[in-house]
Amino acid sequence: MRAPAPHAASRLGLWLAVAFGVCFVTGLLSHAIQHPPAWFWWPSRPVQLYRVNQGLHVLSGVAAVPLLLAKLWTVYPRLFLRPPRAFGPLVRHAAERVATLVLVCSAFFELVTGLFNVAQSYPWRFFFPAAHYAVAWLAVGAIGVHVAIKLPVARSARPDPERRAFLRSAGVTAAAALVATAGVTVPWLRSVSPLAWRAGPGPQGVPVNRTAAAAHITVPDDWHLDVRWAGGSATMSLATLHALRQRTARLPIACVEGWSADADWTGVPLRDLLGAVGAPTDRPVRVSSLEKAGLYASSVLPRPHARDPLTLLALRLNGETLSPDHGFPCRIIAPNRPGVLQTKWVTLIEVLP
Ligand SMILES: Nc1nc2c(c(=O)[nH]1)N[C@H]1C(S)=C(S)[C@@H](COP(=O)(O)O)O[C@H]1N2
Ligand SMILES: [Mo]
Repeated sequence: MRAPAPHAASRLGLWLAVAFGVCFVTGLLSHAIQHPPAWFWWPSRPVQLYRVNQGLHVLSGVAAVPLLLAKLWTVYPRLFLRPPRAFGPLVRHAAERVATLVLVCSAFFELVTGLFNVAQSYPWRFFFPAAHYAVAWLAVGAIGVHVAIKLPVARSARPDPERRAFLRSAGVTAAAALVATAGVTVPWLRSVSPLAWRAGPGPQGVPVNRTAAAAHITVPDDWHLDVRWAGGSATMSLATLHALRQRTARLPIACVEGWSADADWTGVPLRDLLGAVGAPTDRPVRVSSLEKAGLYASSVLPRPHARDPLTLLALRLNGETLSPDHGFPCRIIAPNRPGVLQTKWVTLIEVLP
């Protein structure tokens, strides 16, 4: 059996640490934006910031897959080393093994569940975001322990010319995986990204997350928008909304699954709409959908987004009346925000106290 190669392993370890580090930080941020703790503040500008965050999250995860496989390949002979006899070294050896086991299992869990999620496949019973978030902490903790144990070995490792070709092919594979998928979010890479999920345009040139049929949406003939605030309420028909001053903004849908696409959205700026009925314009706002159950039934716009003049109750997309799949009769589109919060088929707007 080939001798362990500490240099190749530590070099791969460094690349993996960078990939996992980026993935972890961007993941935490995305989680905080979707489930904001009281102390958390997220601005509505720059418009594309969340898109960049989520692209980094998903692509660093993709790059980590070949790196993790290569790393396991270089270190697996060590698994067959004989455990030491003396008590002290044996305990140390066992602790290292347990830390490695937790690390490998949690890292694989994160990468595999992440990949299934971007494919919108959930062949398991747990709730993906909660499990993916919890195990991220486990993985990062195990990486910390692993680095603390291995740093002295990595420091003393000498470059090994025989392993250079192996390292290079691991690097090239990771880069190829990146290019093959980056088209989900980088428009100029779309034509060279055969593995980009969701690259193809949907109705009106924009991919669809869930269609109106999949969400069982039928828009009633007497559809109207309810607006409520402390001390008042108003009802608006679609004709009233069209009669208000319209604004067009170029904004991305940036799905948490990493795909994103820019589009021209036209509609009523939310703060103008609130101003028109005499509701407060400097408060957080909850937006509710005709879709009553589940994750997408409503979303809250924090103050910066509720006040931003680019936040629209959109009626049109790329110059056409919103298609049913994109949220007809109207949907929220706000800058610097995860796609999952851009509620479609809006029926109720509540100004929160
Ligand atoms: N009511 C409702 N709103 C929704 C969704 C949904 O399924 N139902 N999907 C969300 C998700 S996850 C994304 S990424 C965007 C996608 O918008 P699009 O389908 O118009 O591209 O809509 C969001 N708004
Ligand atoms: Mo999404």
